[in-house]
Amino acid sequence: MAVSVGIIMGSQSDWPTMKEAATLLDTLGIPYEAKIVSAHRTPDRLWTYGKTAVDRGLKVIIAGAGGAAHLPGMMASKTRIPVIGVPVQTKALSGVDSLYSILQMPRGYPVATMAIGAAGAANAALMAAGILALNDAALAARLDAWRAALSASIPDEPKDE
Ligand code: RP5
Repeated sequence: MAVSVGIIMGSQSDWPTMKEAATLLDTLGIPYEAKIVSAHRTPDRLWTYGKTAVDRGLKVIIAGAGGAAHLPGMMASKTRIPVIGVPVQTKALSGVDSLYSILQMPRGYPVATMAIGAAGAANAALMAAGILALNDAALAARLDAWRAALSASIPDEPKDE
């Protein structure tokens, strides 16, 4: 099956966070690739990735970065493919730096920005699944089932742990 989602991240150190997205895409049966593409350390790689993304058939890009997190925004500047940004949690500023770097895009080049950290990475995969499900009835059924199972797993009442 052709790869429809590109997961990109600024560093190997982002992978434990971004793996949350990959795991959910696996669960939902969505083919993806995962690459390290740094806005600052590998700008040529970023450029080539963005330039070839449409022709390679990618439908959604999930981009995670931390600190001066310019990767999602730069990718949104280079391709019209929807970019979902994941602010990776940082030690110095707890990921608020990442969040603001990704969120405050100038008019014209949007990035759909998720929550900081693992929950944001997981939600990025679910957001990508929702987009792809618009044109894929089988995936829509799998996503609906996943959502129903999550809902069913929530107990009515709390109990002492
Ligand atoms: C960013 O700098 C990466 O996205 C990562 O979150 C952060 C730190 O990178 P490393 O110094 O751990 O490689 O570009």
